[in-house]
Amino acid sequence: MSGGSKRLKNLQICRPFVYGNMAVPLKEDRSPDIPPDHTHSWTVFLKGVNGDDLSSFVKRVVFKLHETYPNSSRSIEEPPFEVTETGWGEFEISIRVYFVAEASEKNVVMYHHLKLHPYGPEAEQQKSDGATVTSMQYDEFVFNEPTESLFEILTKKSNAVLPAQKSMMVPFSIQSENEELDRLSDAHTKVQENIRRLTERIHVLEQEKAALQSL
Ligand code: SLL
Repeated sequence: MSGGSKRLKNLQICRPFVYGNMAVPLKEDRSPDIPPDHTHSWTVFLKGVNGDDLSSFVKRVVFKLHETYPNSSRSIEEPPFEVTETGWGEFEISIRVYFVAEASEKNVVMYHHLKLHPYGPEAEQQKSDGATVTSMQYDEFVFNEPTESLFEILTKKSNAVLPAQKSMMVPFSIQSENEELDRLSDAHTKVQENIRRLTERIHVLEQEKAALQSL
């Protein structure tokens, strides 16, 4: 581990994920251990997109269930980050994500309304078919000025990255990562400088234009 608690200025890195739940009605042949008033089996989850493994930077996920559940706070320390239960009612689940220590990031929380029942035009049909109900959301972790360590973790070749980011990351396999980080940071500074200069230039031109118009 190369330390790297320094933050990379002017840099933002995102990782997509989905969270939500799936639910199916319990069948006649249900296990006798399931309380008789329970009607559904469900799973609440948080996972990467396209099989992306989040565990390189996610340390644990805490799902807070309704207090009718025993140990309603469920801490999951490794993937799959999910909880499967049975029950009878819908309720709000808080999903709190803790990042690895090297990231020096605050935990983040999402809220998901557990969905058991189909809705919409096909609801009745789906109900009689005993269809699986799914309710999920897309979101992104956004890391502003990540620590060097987090940046390393997120750009390591063995940690899956999205195709769009892959091409950008190719140089990392050739050059040492730190060198590449410096270059990236320099390039970013230059771009910022250019933007500033051009903005100034636009401002000057606008003033000239206004002056000409007032003649
Ligand atoms: C409702 N406000 O009334 C909600 C609460 C709670 C659902 C739903 C627990 C089962 C158990 C269960 O399904 N709770 O006791 O293990 O719809």
